[in-house]
Formats: sequence, C-alpha cells, structure tokens
Amino acid sequence: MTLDRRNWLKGVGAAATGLVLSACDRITQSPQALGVLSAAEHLTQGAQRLIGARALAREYRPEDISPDFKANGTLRPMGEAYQAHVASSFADWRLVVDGLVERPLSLSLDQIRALPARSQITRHDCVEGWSSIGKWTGARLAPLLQQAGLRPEARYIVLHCADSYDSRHPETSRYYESLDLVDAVHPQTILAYEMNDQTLPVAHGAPLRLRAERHLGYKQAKYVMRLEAVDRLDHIGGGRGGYWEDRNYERYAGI
Ligand SMILES: Nc1nc2c(c(=O)[nH]1)N[C@H]1C(S)=C(S)[C@@H](COP(=O)(O)O)O[C@H]1N2
Ligand SMILES: [Mo]
Repeated sequence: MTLDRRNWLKGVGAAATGLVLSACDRITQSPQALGVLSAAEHLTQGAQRLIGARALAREYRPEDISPDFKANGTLRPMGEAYQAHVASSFADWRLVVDGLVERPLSLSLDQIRALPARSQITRHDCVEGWSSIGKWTGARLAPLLQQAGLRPEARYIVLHCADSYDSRHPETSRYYESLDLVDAVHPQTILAYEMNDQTLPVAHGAPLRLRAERHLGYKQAKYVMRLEAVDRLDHIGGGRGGYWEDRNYERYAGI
C-alpha cells in the first residue's frame, strides 16, 4: 500500500506509544523473519508502516561489536574519479543533493560532519546468510533533507553510488538504492562517515554510506555520491528501486 503525506504524519504520531514499540521489537527480533523472507515481506512492511513508522531496530552494547565485520559486494569502486578521491582523502569530494528539492546542495565531508549526527550499534544482516554487529556514526538524513527542502511531489530518495558491477557498461550497472519518505526520516537512517569510531574504510563504503537499520544488507548503500528526490522509481535503473531489486530481490528489505 502507499501512504499519502497526511496518513504518514498520522502514522508517525500513532507510533509514539510503548505498546507499539514492543510489538515491533518482537517482529524485528523474530528469527523466522529472515528465513522466510519473501513470505514475511509484506507482513513486515505492513507492520513497520502501520504499527510503527518510527519504531527502532534493536541496538546493541559496545561489547557486542563484531571483531571482524565482513565487507561484501564492491570492496573498492573501479574508475579513476574514485581512485583520485581516495588519493586526496576525499578533500574535493562532494555529496550532491538534487531532484525534487527547493535548494539543491553540494556538501563537503566537513559540512556533512557538521550536520546533526547519530551513533548506533546495530546488526547487519546480509541475505547471503551472515550477520555482523557494528557501530555507525553519521549525519541524520531527516535534517539534511530539511535543509534541501523536499518539494511536495517528492516520494522517494534515490542514493546513487560510485561503483558499477560491469566495467564495460558502467552506467547501466551502477549500484543504487532508494528509500521511501517514512524510511528517509526514520531516526536510525543516517549517512555514516565512521564505523566503530574510525573513519569509514574504503571496503565499507568511504567516504559515506547509508545505514537504514530496519533493512537488510543490500539496502545499506556504500560509496554514496548523490541523493536524488523523485516522485517515481520506474525511470531509475531497472525501475524497481535498487540494484539488487532490479535483479529480483524484494524492494522492501525490511527485517
Ligand atoms: N555501493 C554498494 N553498496 C552496497 C553493496 C555494493 O556492492 N555496492 N553491497 C550491499 C550488500 S549486499 C551488503 S551485505 C552490504 C555490505 O556492506 P559491508 O561491506 O559494510 O559489509 O553493502 C550493501 N551496499
Ligand atoms: Mo548483502
């Protein structure tokens, strides 16, 4: 189902009760949720949307952090532009925020580090069957979008990444992901520049990667270069909202 803005705001208000939070916690922690992903997907999406638009994914203690968080997918984007950014420690790198916004932005890492931030210790679940717990620190997406000013038509935020899977066809094989507005303004949705209190390593998405903690691993876009506010997804990539979604993963990667 889709939510219009008025219902979405109502949902945010309704979610502010402890009862709702504990119901959602149980769903998030249910081990079955991972095993029967496609069958559970619509149930999970319904629960997150209708019961608790702002319910939090579980957070862990510092002693729970995995000593060896696996790096997966692209470990270092190909292409000269990205290599040049690594060589200069991302000094000239900019995050572009455009599309359906009132004020397009081009932000340096220092500007992003100055935005309202959040740290969270969470469990990352990859559909390939492994999980790791890590600490992420980054800019909250909601205030950043507020700075850009979403136009009323905006319904999704597309995250365009630096890496491509096919060097012969980089433009049609570029990694991307998308968030609906409920996820975009969720308190645990951040653009992380630190992992486990260190500058985000290249293998994990330097200089900036998404953490949207109620979602599976493939949602956590690394090497984010550009945020584009759009009203539809059908003209982006293969039209299903993300690189792996276009290759038949579920678009809603809720857990
Ligand atoms: N840009 C980009 N983002 C990506 C990927 C990728 O290949 N490229 N892989 C995804 C998958 S499937 C997973 S499990 C996580 C892995 O993140 P990690 O390397 O920090 O473990 O990143 C996700 N985000
Ligand atoms: Mo993954």
